[in-house]
Amino acid sequence: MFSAIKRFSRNIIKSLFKKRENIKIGFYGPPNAGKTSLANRICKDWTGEEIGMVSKVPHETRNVQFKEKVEIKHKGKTLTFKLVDTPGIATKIDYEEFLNFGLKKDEAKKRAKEATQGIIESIQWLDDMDAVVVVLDAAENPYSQVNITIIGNLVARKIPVLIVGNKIDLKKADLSKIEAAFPDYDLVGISAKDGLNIEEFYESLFKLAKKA
Ligand SMILES: Nc1nc2c(ncn2[C@@H]2O[C@H](COP(=O)(O)OP(=O)(O)OP(=O)(O)O)[C@@H](O)[C@H]2O)c(=O)[nH]1
Ligand SMILES: [Mg+2]
Repeated sequence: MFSAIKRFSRNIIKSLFKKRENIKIGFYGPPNAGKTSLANRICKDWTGEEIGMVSKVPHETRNVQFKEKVEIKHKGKTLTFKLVDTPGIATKIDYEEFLNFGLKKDEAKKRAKEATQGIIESIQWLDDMDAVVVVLDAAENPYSQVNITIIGNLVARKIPVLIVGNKIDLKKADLSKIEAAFPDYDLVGISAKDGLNIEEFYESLFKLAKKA
């Protein structure tokens, strides 16, 4: 109830101040999908700096991290964003998973604890977002509880969504699976690592910002 009132008053404030200065864009998704890689690429393109660390070990991002006043130009238009990179959301965190990546038992347990806290933080920030880019690994099965929960949450909160199918450089990548799983949303396939299709991503990002 409280969050509904908050959202309602926020929407009124939004419409009173139409000129958007700092559009808050959250990068959400399961661990390892490439949220930080994408946020880093955007930040690098427009500010020269990165936002955070990337790793093949899941749950690398365990605190929300952001970059303010990222000015992006596209087709003669300029928009200013606050980019918010969030910890990967998972339904289950098992410290033993991290042992396979060579972490010691106490490090793995610490990482699991921080990752759990990170998920809570991600969810807490959700209400603050003007729009969300859901980053999915296009080489993985998109029908997961986590993806359905994240997207369902955004829809319930009336937050505009863009789905990014990342890692299209991989042979296994299949965007049609994401399209079949989430047919009602805008989808763009990219490689955050190689920069494939990044112009199309900016096109979609500006469309998303319009809905925010
Ligand atoms: N092949 C390929 N690998 C990628 C791509 N983008 C990211 N990766 C790799 O995927 C792994 C995870 O990337 P991150 O950017 O840390 O993913 P994340 O979603 O921020 O992960 P968490 O912070 O753990 O939630 C790293 O090994 C990246 O190098 C891509 O476009 N193609
Ligand atoms: Mg990350």
